[in-house]
Amino acid sequence: ARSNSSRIGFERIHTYEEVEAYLDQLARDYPNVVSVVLGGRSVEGRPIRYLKISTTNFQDARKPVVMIQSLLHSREWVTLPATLYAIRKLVVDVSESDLVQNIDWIILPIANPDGYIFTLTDRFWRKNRATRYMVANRCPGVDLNRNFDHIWGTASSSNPCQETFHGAGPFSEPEAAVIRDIIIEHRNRMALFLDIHSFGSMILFPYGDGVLPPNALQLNLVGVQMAQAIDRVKWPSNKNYVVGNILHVLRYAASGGAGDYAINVAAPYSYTFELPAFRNSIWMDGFLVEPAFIEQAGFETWEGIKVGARAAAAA
Ligand code: ING
Ligand code: ZN
Repeated sequence: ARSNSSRIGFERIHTYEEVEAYLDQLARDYPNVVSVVLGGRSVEGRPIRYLKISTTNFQDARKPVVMIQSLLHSREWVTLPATLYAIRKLVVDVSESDLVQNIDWIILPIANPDGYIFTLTDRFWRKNRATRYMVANRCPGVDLNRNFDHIWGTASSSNPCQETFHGAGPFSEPEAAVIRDIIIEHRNRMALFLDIHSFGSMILFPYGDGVLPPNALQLNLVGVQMAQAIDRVKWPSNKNYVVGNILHVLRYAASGGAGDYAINVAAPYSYTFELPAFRNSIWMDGFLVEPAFIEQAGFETWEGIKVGARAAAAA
């Protein structure tokens, strides 16, 4: 029987193995548009694979590139269906074909596979699973969103037992190095970089120390446009998105973030999304979402992605 797995459901959040199989299935079903690339391997040796989606096989140097990643922090589960929903709208249920005609897409659904597997044992695990920094056989893991090369080590922890432990140096972790290599490969035409996290209902832009990039005004404007697009379709009981600089909104400094590196090296538009957490029928802090919200998270986030991609591609 012919497999139908290019269509996936959103009743629950997919496992690492299901996502791996799904990427291969997409490449088989849409060979002219989709390819799967092995970016590298995690600390525990798992493949880190991403999709390239292009109608011109990434050969048209005039086309802007949009990169989306999720699960850099493994406990932020709702970010995965948001990314898978975008894949579906770009490839399977295409409603606006301009997005795939005019833009080349790089989509990395599981940026931290070891951490994601480990969340089946320890649901709130955030970091990767590096063991080489352990003290007395305790405290594995590096915060991958503190391991990039922008003011590395200035607003993060040097203590392996902390959630924001930054590792031995910029890109000490293979998971961060994979993302670096993708960004560098497409540095001349990456228009937009989206790092999807949770939670908070926020759209954040660089830098993590509160310094504003030269295009901060445009970053804010496009950020607000994305937020408005999401808010228009959000569940009424969810709160509106807040848009702003990382430090200004979060009120804590953070160094070594993926988005800060991306804006420096490649993408003039670089954002971290903080998706809402939604359970017990109301907005809540946390990393747990109720099943009914999974598809909605994908649907509403896609509204924001479309706006951001079109604005960045036209700029
Ligand atoms: N929040 C982000 C974190 O890594 C952030 C906030 C965004 C930091 C961009 C640095 C750069 O702490 C979550 N929820 O992970
Ligand atoms: Zn996060």
